[in-house]
Amino acid sequence: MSLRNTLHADRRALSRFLSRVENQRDSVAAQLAELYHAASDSIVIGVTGPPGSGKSALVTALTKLLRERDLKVAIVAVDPTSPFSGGAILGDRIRMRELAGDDGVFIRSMASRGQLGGLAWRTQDIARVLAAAGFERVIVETVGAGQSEVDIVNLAHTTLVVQAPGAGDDVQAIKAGILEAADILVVNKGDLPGAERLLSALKTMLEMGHPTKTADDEALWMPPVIAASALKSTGIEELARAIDAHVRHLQSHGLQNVHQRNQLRAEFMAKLRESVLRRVIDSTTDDELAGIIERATKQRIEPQQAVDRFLDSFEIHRKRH
Ligand SMILES: Nc1nc2c(ncn2[C@@H]2O[C@H](COP(=O)(O)OP(=O)(O)OP(=O)(O)O)[C@@H](O)[C@H]2O)c(=O)[nH]1
Ligand SMILES: [Mg+2]
Repeated sequence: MSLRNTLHADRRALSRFLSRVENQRDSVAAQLAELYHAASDSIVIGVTGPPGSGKSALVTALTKLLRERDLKVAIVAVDPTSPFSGGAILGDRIRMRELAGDDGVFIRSMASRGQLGGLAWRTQDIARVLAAAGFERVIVETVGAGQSEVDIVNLAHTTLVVQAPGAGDDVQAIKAGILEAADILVVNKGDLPGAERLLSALKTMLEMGHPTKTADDEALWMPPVIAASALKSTGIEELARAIDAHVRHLQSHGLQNVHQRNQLRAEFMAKLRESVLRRVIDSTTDDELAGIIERATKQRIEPQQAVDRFLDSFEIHRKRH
């Protein structure tokens, strides 16, 4: 049986494979390459926003709706702040527990490890494996956008930015840059006071910050602002429709190629950084490193200079055929 068929058919095999991907086992490189082409049809939806804004609750509600449409959904909950696979992740699992028992849903949590390089490429690999395993929608939840290692904008076809009332000084509290990340803005917790005000403030901010569509620039997408309440299950249909509309927009303007290229560039750079770092570190013993640091301390070599001298001792070979 091909790897792809195994991952389709066997949840435990899928989980094991994802763990290997997550642990950066070199042994999966060839298998990831094999799966690469199988992953292309799936739509990756990024969900980001401040802690506690109701991302997981919204993802749960959206997933239920997608299941009514008979779409298979995988959810990846990324916790980029906690160094351990601790509380937040368990919390996500608990909130999403109402999805348990449905064969068409697969939930995976990832903790950032603060190891070599970033989380971004591993999340990308995980999303790709899930797509190849037959999940037609892959939803990736992360806290924050832009500043985190998981560059959700490059990862996802459609990025939802979730805001909620009650986070202190509403509009001022919205992190710069997060609105630019949004293909769709969601004001969740519409059942709470202040939601209306936040909604209209966000609409105003978007209108001011976003160039309006002109006749000769059809390709411009104006992010809609959706009012929702995951608690009361309102606005979820509208949200799903907005996602569909955005995906259609990408398709009809050939923007999927643009997205793919941007995504590939970001992934290439992330993987390049990680690989170069790994190769350099792998080819240096702990003793050698200790010696370099010892010398730098004794001779009071400025750290950047120490790094440059160390790197100068490596020859970067470019193979020519
Ligand atoms: N009143 C109200 N509460 C909500 C709504 N959606 C979520 N909550 C509550 O808000 C809290 C946080 O919800 P989560 O879905 O865990 O939020 P999150 O953004 O995933 O949180 P983190 O993953 O920790 O960043 C929970 O107690 C939810 O029950 C809503 O629409 N209305
Ligand atoms: Mg969450």
